[in-house]
Formats: sequence, structure tokens, C-alpha cells
Amino acid sequence: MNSDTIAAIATAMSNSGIGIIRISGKESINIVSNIYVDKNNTKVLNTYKTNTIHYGYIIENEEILDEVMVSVMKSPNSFTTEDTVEINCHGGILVINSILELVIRNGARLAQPGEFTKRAFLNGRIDLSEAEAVMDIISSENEIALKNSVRQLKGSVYNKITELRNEIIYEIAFIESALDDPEHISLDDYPERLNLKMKDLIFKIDKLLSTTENGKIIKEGVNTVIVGKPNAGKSSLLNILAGEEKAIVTDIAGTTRDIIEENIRLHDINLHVIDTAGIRRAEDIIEKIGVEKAKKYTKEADLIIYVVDSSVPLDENDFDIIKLIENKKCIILFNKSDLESKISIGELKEKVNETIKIIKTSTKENTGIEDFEKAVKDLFLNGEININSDIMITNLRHKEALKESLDSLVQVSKSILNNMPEDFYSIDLMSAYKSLGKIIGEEVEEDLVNEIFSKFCMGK
Ligand SMILES: Nc1nc2c(ncn2[C@@H]2O[C@H](COP(=O)(O)OP(=O)(O)OP(=O)(O)O)[C@@H](O)[C@H]2O)c(=O)[nH]1
Ligand SMILES: [Mg+2]
Repeated sequence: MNSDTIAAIATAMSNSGIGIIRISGKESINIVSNIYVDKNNTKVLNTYKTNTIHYGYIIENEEILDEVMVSVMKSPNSFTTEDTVEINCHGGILVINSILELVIRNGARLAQPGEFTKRAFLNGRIDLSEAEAVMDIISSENEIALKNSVRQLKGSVYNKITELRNEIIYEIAFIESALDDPEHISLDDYPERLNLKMKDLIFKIDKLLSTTENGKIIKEGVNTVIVGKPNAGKSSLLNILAGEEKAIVTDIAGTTRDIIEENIRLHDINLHVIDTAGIRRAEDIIEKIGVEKAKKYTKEADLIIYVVDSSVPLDENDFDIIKLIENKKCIILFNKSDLESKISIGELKEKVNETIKIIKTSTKENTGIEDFEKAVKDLFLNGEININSDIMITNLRHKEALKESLDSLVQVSKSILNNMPEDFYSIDLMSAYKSLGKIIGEEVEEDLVNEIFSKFCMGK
């Protein structure tokens, strides 16, 4: 009997109009009740009747994540015969993934491919031939999806996973051979060596996991905010990046009053760039509102570009901004470098987080912009993965698989520490190997039922 509650994205993983997250199992209604409110901001989902559909919001920490329609189907009136909730949300990958992650944090487990249909079958809702018919219908779509994912995974990600798997299988083979032939292969100092290897592999997988966040950002656009005091050259920068005169540039401090937004593709990264009103302690009511907005957007940004006017001394406005950008991903432009400097890079460095890159630019003479672009790229890609929007690990299932393999490798290290026998290492190494295999589609499934149902795509 399946007692846990499963969740998955039931629609294609692309930026489409609508995305559906399906949740099935005993806890599904409770889980969604926790994260859903109706238009009166009340948690009422568990009062809804079966087979009804409702308008409301998914909330996280009291903030609205998305506007949604939810369908409630109570057992046995659903496809799986279990309590089922479907959330229809907006189709962006970032939104769908965030909601799915939220559902999982609230107690559901990520479904295996075909698991909804498998439950329908195991609960007597459909027979195997019906299940196979469903499979036929979706398999054509699946083939495209499969080709698609193979294409996505070709290149650096695929190579990386294969490389990791090869390193793991080598160790498994070594242990197995040594256990088979102890006379010729010694395991005497092996645990120490293996431990070093584990450290290295754990480091590499951690790094790969950190790119999953970047991968998401790359598709959706990095929320980038240009801040600085009035007249620093913020709007000039926006115009250079946009390649046209999007924002008004004048020598009057306080020219930009409201925010100006622009989507810019920089190398392979989509930036959603927001030019803001120069931050200063303004008197003028309209400017004041603009400044408040600038502060709000800065707090929410993924990336901040702080434009410093190097032709005038740092002042209280700069100090306000420096406080605002604490703990944020940030790049500082030491702008107006064509003029005589009234501050030094060293002086600026002392005042901000030491990891922040400072780049000399002139947004008037268009210098230093390439260095700036490179800094953005470095910041997001860690120089590691050759990401373009086709190659990335945005897929939550891949992320889970990476985490699983990481857990198994940590377990190997623990076994070494506890002087466990060598065959313990093999077991966890094999789990790590299999988890990684899921990412590139080379998992070994022994169970026939699993085999059949694993042909389904996620959420079916
Ligand atoms: N010499 C020099 N002048 C610059 C540079 N960048 C911008 N300027 C000039 O500085 C003035 C202000 O530029 P903007 O781009 O409007 O500055 P801003 O930061 O958007 O200003 P606000 O919108 O008022 O906050 C304009 O006269 C620009 O021509 C630079 O690198 N060097
Ligand atoms: Mg401006």
C-alpha cells in the first residue's frame, strides 16, 4: 500500500502558459491547505468539496508566490483513487519549480516517472492494458522529450556526470576485485585513499548542485538592479547594455524618477535589468517615492550593479547604498574613470565586502564594459559550466538525483571513519552510481513493474 504523498509537474518543463503540479496521497489536501489561500486570504482548502475547482493564491512566508486554480479530488474520485490536488499555476519554469519545491518541503515526495499511473493500476483504477494505452499516447511526446533531454545533456553536464560515474565504478571494481583476489590485490591502505577520493567527488557534486540554482536563473532572467547615487551614470549604463537610448540621461541629479526595465542578453545569460532613481535623502515627494522603490528593488535583486561616481567623494548616500547591498551578489563599477578621481579603488574596497569585484568603467566613453560583462558571467557560472539556455540542470528530478548521490558518498566516508568492512563501501558507491545514472538515463531497473511504469514521463 502506498502511504506516502507524491508530487510532480504534470506539464512540459518549458516556459508555457500554464503549468500543472499534481499531488496525490493521504496528505495531499493537508499539504496544499498549508500553502494555499483563497481571495479572502484564508486557508480553506480542506473545506472544499470533492471534484471542485477554486481560485486563489499559493503563499510562502505570507508572500504570494503565484495566482492559481486548484482542483480537489477526494478518494476514490481521482485518477489514482487517492486524495489528489492539482495546482494550475503560471507556466514559467521558475514558478513551477518553486511551487513544487514548496509542496515537497511541506511533506510530499517527488514522484518517480509514471508513479501516478502505477498507483492507479495498483489501486485497481485501471488495468495494465489501459495503463499501456496511456503510455502509448504519451510516448510520442516522450520521445521528443527524451531526444530533447539528451540534447540538453550533451556537452559539459553529460560529460561531467559520466566522468563522476567512471570514477565511482573504478572504485567499486577495485574493491570487488580485491575481495575476490585478496592474495594479489591488497586493501591495506585503501580506506585512506578512498576517503580522499570521496572528498573530491563530494566537492565536485556540491559544485554541480550549486549550478542548478544558476541554471534556473539563466532561463528566467537574472533580476538585476542598477543602483547608485544621483548622476553616477546608471541610466547611461542601461543604455549601453540595451544598445539604444532607453533611459533619459542628463547632468541633472535626480533625472530618473521611476524604474525603467529592460531585458538584456549578455553572453548566454538573460538579465532583467532595472534602472532606478539615484538614492539620496530626497525632499521632493516624487523623487522620494522613486528612491523608496529603488531600495525595495535592490533588496529583492539577484544581482546588484552599484555604480559609483568616482569624480566626487563618497558621501552619506553611498554609505546608505553600501548598507543596502550587504550580503547581496554585487558588482561595483568605479565609473566616470575618464575624469579625475576624487576617490581611490582602495578606499572603496575598505568599505565593502572584500569579495565584491570593482571594475573601472566610463559609461560616457564606453570603456570597461567588457570587463563588467565578464564579471557578471563569472559570478553566475563560476567559470565551470559552459551554460547556454540548452544545457542546464533545471530539472528538479536531476537535482534530487545529485543530492541522493551526494548522500551515498557521504555514507561511504562515514563507513570508512567507522572502520566498516569494504563491502559496505561498495553498496553505497553503487547507490551513488545509480543515482547519477538517473540524470543521464542510464539507471538499471530490476523490477519489471517499475520498468514498465518508468517509461511514463513525470506527473503521468
Ligand atoms: N565624464 C563622464 N560622464 C558621465 C559618465 N557616465 C555618465 N556621465 C554623465 O553623468 C550625467 C548623469 O548620467 P546618468 O546616466 O543620467 O546618471 P544616473 O545615475 O542615471 O542619474 P540619475 O538618474 O539622476 O540618478 C550625464 O551628464 C552623463 O553624460 C562617465 O563615465 N564619464
Ligand atoms: Mg538615471
